[in-house]
Amino acid sequence: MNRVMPLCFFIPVAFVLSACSEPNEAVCLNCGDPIWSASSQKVVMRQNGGNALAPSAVFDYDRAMLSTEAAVHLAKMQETTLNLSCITDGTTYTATITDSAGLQSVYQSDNSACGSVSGKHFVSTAMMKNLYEFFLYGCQGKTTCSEMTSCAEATFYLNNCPNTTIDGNNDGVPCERQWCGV
Ligand SMILES: [Ca+2]
Repeated sequence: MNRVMPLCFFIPVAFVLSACSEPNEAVCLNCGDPIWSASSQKVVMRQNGGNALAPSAVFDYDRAMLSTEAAVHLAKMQETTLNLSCITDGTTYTATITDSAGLQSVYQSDNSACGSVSGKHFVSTAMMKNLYEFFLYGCQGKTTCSEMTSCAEATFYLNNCPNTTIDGNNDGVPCERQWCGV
């Protein structure tokens, strides 16, 4: 294992309480095989269960249709075999990748490791969620809060897209007045 990172760093907020009960636990998130290679041609992504994001959707992209940002993110994704969990009431993600020979590989977010996990492939839930958001929101050049449609979209833009002007007070929370106020 080349990289050992604190587990909590990668866990979505919704799972922090359960996942961070052992703060010294480490996880190897980027030590497995990459899920996207030169021969990969197509990715189909599904969100299942939960309602943390927009209504469930399916995104289907050929290699040539991927945005630059999504392609870069996809190329960084690798399998993980550690700290698999089963959060059946949370949002889970599935990415099916087809290679140039037509063979399909199915990858699931690591919070969906319920029942037998032998023969299955898992990727960190945070990376799967982020890829899903690249498909859902993209980086379409939006820079202001009036262009956003939700707190989730504004948060995605703040964390992933360039030239945004949506966090004037620089506290890491975008669009407090329009979308992310408490
Ligand atoms: Ca702010």
